[in-house]
Amino acid sequence: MLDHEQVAIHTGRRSRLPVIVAVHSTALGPAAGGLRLWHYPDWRAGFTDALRLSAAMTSKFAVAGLPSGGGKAVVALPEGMELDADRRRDILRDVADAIASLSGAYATGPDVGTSPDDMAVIGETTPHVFCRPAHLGGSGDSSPHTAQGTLAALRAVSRRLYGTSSLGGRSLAVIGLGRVGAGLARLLAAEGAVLTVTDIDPDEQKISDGLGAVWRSPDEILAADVDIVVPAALGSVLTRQTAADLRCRAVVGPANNQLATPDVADLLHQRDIIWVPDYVASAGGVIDAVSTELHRVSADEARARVRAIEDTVDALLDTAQRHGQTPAQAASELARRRLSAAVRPTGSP
Ligand code: PPY
Repeated sequence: MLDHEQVAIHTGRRSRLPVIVAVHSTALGPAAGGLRLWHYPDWRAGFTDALRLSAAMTSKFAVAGLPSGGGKAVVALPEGMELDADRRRDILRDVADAIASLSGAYATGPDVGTSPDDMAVIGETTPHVFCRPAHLGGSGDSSPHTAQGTLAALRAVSRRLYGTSSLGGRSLAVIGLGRVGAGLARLLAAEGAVLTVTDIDPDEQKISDGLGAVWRSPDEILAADVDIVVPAALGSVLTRQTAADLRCRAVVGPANNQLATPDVADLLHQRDIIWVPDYVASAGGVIDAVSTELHRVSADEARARVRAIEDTVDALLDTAQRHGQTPAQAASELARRRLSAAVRPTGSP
């Protein structure tokens, strides 16, 4: 059964590429979620990704307690296609047209493969875009806030496991040194954490050297002997196999869609490994963007909302323990409760 309110798929008029906009739910408010510009084997794979990512955005907002719905846009690039500036602009205009045709049901933002400058191009066509550069009135790069939000989630887990929210002296393996992963690794290093890192791009080893981190290959890092593994790259890193190989006590990171299949959350729980759902740990970016651009709160208030991810994770871990559930079950029940409260007509039981 299609779980989504609407999914639009076009062949871009200019780019001739598949442009997919998935609006999962507007029960809590107009949908928001980033634009992913990424390579896929075919448009169907991009379509499937858009469905999963947009549903995760609904949960992300519901658990964060924000009145927004879940959506996502994906442009499925053929494998190996390089984008020059003209083609990139064509794609962004095609996406902007698709967003404009939804009349505010969906607003986009940055995601894997897109940046605030790309949001500026979309903003030439439609106002339904977050994170344009500050000089254009947007809140700019959301990745530092995503990193801060993940740090907040890590503090809650650290308190649960080790009795302290400080990550000093703790060993962590950060998978992926993109904007969020590298920012988070810097925050962790500044706090005195012992880091093991990796990236699919061997050039990123220079970031690792700068942080005094140990570099491991992407294949080896999941089984590293560390306290906490931090997925900060593309999704589906947690499979039945990798879950069996883990040697850490928790997995907490900003990558979206970390589980290859939902049952991996149960496997982790059976192995006594805490997994904080990705849509909880990664919410800092959207929390900041929506708070400052839609709700017009001060930067301080927006940061406080991002830091509150620590309390959210605390509460989820508590609930999960009390009910003998996984944190994933506790989070999805919380999301479900908030969504059904929103759609129930006033006065009905
Ligand atoms: C996500 O959190 O996964 C996003 O989609 C990023 C984002 C950031 C800001 C506004 C909308 C989406």
